[in-house]
Amino acid sequence: MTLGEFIIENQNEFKYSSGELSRLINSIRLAAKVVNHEVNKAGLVDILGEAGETNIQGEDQQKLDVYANEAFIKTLTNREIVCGIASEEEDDFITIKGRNGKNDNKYVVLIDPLDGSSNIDVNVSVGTIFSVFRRVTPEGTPVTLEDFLQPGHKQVAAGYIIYGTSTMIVYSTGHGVNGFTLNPALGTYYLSHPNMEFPATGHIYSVNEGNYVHFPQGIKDYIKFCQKEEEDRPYTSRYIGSLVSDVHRNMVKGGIYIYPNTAKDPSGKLRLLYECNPMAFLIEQAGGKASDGYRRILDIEPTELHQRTPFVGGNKYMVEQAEAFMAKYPRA
Ligand code: AHM
Ligand code: MG
Repeated sequence: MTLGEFIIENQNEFKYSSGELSRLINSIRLAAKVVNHEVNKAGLVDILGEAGETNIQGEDQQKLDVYANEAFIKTLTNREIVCGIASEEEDDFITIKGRNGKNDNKYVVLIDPLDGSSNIDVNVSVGTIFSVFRRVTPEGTPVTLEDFLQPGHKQVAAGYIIYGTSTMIVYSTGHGVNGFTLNPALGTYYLSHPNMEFPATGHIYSVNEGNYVHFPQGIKDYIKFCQKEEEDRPYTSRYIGSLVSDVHRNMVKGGIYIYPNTAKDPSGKLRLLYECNPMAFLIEQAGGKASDGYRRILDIEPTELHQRTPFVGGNKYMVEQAEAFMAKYPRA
């Protein structure tokens, strides 16, 4: 089954079905193809020209994260299906007036257009992460910050795109998680991973251990637990440094991803609205758990667009074990 067929077949699942959410997912699918095409050419930068240069065809070369940001914003804006967009790449949210300037669309999108982009130069997987909410302000009025600062449990959809060995779209509208793989020859996504769920057990832990000395004591203790020769441990350490790829692998194989707070970054590195909320929504939909070490990510009431949070996500029992280690120490 193709993604297009899947979207049509599942349209009735939505409470407020007017086809708007389906059209939105369709637009993301389209923009993802455009970005995929560009990301695939990243290794040709010496031939096609560096960011900031004009290439041989007279095109201005852009950094890929800027390119991806514009591609998603343009696609969603031109098709007039959302009333607002907030992007990790933009300081403020963008208001979209919609058809006839009436502000009559109901969804806002929050997006990290190209996450892990430092990996691009070395041909390692990167991703796009998106999150969709229904607006809380009345239709027909311009969106406000309030529409974007909603707790993650209010998401109506979330997903990611991996530009990896294959390009995949994985998303959920709150009825489980499904993954689609792009056949580049045809430009079509096929349902390759129906009903994705964390396996019953996990043996992978993913964390940037280079920062170990700065981690909270509970996380240090948990890492030692992962490395201990006991029962089914030591676990395997796998860390790509690309959130989408690390979480995707752990969802398929079983494991835990951790980005803790440190003394230097008391809120951690990852962004609540563009990275953690959508990943937490998918993790929960796949039967896993996501927390900041103490509380559910999806219950955090956001106070600002670019807010950061510590993040622990993966197999439910693994996250609960990590939380038990954290609970022994007062919250920093
Ligand atoms: P970015 O939004 O600047 O790309 O940073 C987010 C990325 C995540 O994909 C990844 O999990 C993390 O940063 C890696 O950080 P670090 O290099 O500190 O381990
Ligand atoms: Mg990011």
